[in-house]
Amino acid sequence: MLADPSLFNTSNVSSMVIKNSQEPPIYPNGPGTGITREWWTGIIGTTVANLTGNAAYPVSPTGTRILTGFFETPTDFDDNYGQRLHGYFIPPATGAYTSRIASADSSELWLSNGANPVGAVLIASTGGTAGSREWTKYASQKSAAITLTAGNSYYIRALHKEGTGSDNLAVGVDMPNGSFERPIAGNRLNPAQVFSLASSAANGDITLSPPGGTYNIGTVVTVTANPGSGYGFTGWSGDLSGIVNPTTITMDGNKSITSNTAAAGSFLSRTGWVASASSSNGGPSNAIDGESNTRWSTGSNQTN
Ligand SMILES: [Ca+2]
Ligand SMILES: [Ca+2]
Repeated sequence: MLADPSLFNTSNVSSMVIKNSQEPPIYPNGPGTGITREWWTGIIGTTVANLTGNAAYPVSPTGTRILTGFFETPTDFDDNYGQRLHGYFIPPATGAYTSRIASADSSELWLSNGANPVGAVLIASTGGTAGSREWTKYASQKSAAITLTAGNSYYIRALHKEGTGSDNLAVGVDMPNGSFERPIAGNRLNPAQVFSLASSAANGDITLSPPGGTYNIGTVVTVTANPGSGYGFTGWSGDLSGIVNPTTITMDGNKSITSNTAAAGSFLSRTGWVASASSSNGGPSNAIDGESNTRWSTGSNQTN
């Protein structure tokens, strides 16, 4: 029996797509809106440490903006500057990702195992000068393969320092399906979160260092309670506790802290004191710090 001749009638085919079996599947665009870029001008040197050791880093950048197009900064932007690009990478598929960084002058790429920057580790770096999007000049530019979960947010941070001459910075990724996105598109990234630190003092005020009250995620803020004249500090409440002053707070969410005070003479802090006691009549003495029935007075009477 002859085959149906219509099977061979190409006029029935309006278009034909030739699929290359080696061609990887294409991931859809991501939901992200870009990555945060901050830069600091007027800093000499060619190493990332020249940036991170500067007093203006990280809280007083010269400028900040969101890069929506790619994980890449303008080529030959300036001389003697450093920058931080950070936010979140959103993998389109679960699998192994290899990241790459290219820059002039030097740079570092950090990636966390989740959204918290505290877990970020150095995964790639450019020790010298590479050209724009020159991904393979140094072995250190390429990270190990790291398994990521689709749809999760992973904190990612690129640090870059330019001395003089040419400058550039870009971050790319090799996807689980073998395709490259170099640089990473803005739709696979989200900007770094910014949180507020509200502080109130029952008496006096609180000093924040760095100042400002608004911080990028992961910023460690030193807080100092300054009771007014005639008052003493008695402890923190809100998102801090304890009596250590000054102390630090890590900005991993919006925070609110209060310093509590009391009029001088109405309390006696045991911080830094060594308790001692003796018995004049051969009875038990009792001044062991922390013992529940050891009590202190600011007056002339000491009980128990
Ligand atoms: Ca330059
Ligand atoms: Ca340079």
